[in-house]
Amino acid sequence: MSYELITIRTEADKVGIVTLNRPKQLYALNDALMDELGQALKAFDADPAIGCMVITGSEKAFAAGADIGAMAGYSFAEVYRGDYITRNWEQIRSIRKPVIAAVSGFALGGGCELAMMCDFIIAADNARFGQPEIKLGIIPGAGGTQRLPRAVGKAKAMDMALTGRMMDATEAERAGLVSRVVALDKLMDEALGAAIQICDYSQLATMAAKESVNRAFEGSLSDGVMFERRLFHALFATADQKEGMDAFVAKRKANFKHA
Ligand code: DAK
Repeated sequence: MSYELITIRTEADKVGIVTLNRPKQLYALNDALMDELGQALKAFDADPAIGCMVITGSEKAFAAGADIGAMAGYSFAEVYRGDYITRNWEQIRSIRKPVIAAVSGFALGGGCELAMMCDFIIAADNARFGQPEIKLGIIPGAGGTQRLPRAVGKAKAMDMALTGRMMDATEAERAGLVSRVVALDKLMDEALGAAIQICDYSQLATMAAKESVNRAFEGSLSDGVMFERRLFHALFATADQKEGMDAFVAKRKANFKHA
């Protein structure tokens, strides 16, 4: 499969890396790019050798949002009837293996929303996050008003959505939007280190952990805890659970077979 707006590669034969590739437009996200991103992630998700994915951009920008030029001329009738870019923006939500966003530079609008759709964000110290859609006469359209308050709370989410201001990496980490901040030149090392660590665990367990944490954002606490409990019980049916616990008892490194 060849791509024009993204590049893909693997690291250590087990991490799938997608790099957004529209540098002239600061990685602005359009329909074709989102199609390619969805296809690449689905292919990695279906590949048994791949245990984790990383999405990244460039030093200057992760993605500066949806392509404003492409959106500018649309009418309500067109975006509503055509369900504007809903189809391919939702694909990332169906990815079952962990996906890390490695963010440097601008992650604005749809770029910030894309990062938030990933399972966690590792940021370079030059990262800037924002939902500046209000400046364009619109509001976030890919989950920004829903995922941002869940990540940083109402006060900061309202501040960002209503003023359009950017949050730097330090504030983003303090607020809980990103899990780690590292020097720009260490960003990919840090993201790949985390990804390889995840790949070395049982895929069944990492997929179950992802599914269960995501449940925390849907429905009630008691339903979420019951969901977690059932997945926890189910993992005792895997060879990887036996291997993980046997290895601990024998004081050796576990060799998971993802089965
Ligand atoms: N779209 C198109 N082109 C963009 C762009 C964007 N979002 N952001 C930057 N560019 C282009 C600039 O026009 C410029 O192009 P040339 O003039 O060189 O041809 C080039 O990238 C470099 O940008 P600047 O010259 O502006 O660079 P600066 O360093 O001065 O400023 C900046 C960087 C990121 C602060 C600035 O470019 C900026 O403010 N960009 C716009 C950011 C923004 O407003 N983003 C939100 C867009 S709205 C949905 C899914 C998603 C969305 C909605 C619905 N559904 C699923 C329904 C998302 C909406 C959005 O993201």
